[in-house]
Amino acid sequence: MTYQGLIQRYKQYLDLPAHTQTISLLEGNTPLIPMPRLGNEFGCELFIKFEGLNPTGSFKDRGMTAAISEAVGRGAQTVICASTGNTAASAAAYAARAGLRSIVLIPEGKVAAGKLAGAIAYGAEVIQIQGSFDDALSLVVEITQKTPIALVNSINPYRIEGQKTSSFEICDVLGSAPDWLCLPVGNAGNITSYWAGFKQYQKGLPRMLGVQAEGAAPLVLGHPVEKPETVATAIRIGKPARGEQALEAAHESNGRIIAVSDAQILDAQRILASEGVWVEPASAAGLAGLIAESAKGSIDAKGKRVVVVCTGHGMKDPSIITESFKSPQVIPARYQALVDLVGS
Ligand code: AN7
Repeated sequence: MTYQGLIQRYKQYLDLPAHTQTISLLEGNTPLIPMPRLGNEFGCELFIKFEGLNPTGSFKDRGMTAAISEAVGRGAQTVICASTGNTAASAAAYAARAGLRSIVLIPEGKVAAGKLAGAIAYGAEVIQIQGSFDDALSLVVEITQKTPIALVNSINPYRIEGQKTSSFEICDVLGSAPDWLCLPVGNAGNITSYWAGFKQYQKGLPRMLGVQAEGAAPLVLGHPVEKPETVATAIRIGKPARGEQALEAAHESNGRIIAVSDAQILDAQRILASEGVWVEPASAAGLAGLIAESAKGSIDAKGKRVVVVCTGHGMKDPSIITESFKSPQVIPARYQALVDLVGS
């Protein structure tokens, strides 16, 4: 049978209420790309779970198909979320598909161009908050407590249900869980989902390496960060809603949560692109973490199977490339000028 989306594929494993009406854009079923050359450097069998290939370009579509399907089924007419960008684009797309009104709150000036454009294109009412993602999240929590508007942030348990499916897919492809799973951590919904998924699927358990950006690392510091800052705007979050669960996942799996610098994140982004996988900065944090831990000797990846989750596509955040990488050169439209530049 042709693929009908992840609710259809994994519904027996998903705790969704009977009233759920499936709204799907055929999300999930993303490739697990072998990275033999890069893996060689760590002596491990390395794969990228490329979540940037979901319908709106990020892993958020997994949770959103579930959250919107449940909301529609219970008769919701408007959905709302706070977002660093990807959740907004995803909520907007699935709400559009379902015929719902969507409202998204984003931190002013801190959302990458491809995400903002997506949210607008899909028809969301986009509201910029003069504050952080954390401020926006408090506001949407309050309004959904006082009105019938449905919350589709990952506090919504159905988001977690949908996002568990990525661990199922990894196990289905590899035949078992990998030894390590490395991924970025922002609001901590995704690490919570992966860990719940691996535990439920019973194909073995990976050790979890959650990676935050140094300027937005509340789970490493052990306290909220009032003014989070990082080039990886997707994970510019100072008070993760599921922080406790993220720490539990790291602890239970005998893994850890670490922080890496913006420079390490951009390095990892460049390395991935040099292997043909272009991801947004936050998505490179997982690899940055693996590189940092291997260099310190605190992860021995040798002979292990390692999956690095790349959560969002590079096209989400094009400006970072022209700012921090090599920009194109300009020449006159003459053959000699071309040869002078590229050599013969
Ligand atoms: C590319 O869109 O929080 O730890 O509002 O966009 O589950 O929050 C995005 C988060 C990693 C972190 N990678 O995941 C939002 C938002 C990318 C992201 C994360 C996000 P969580």
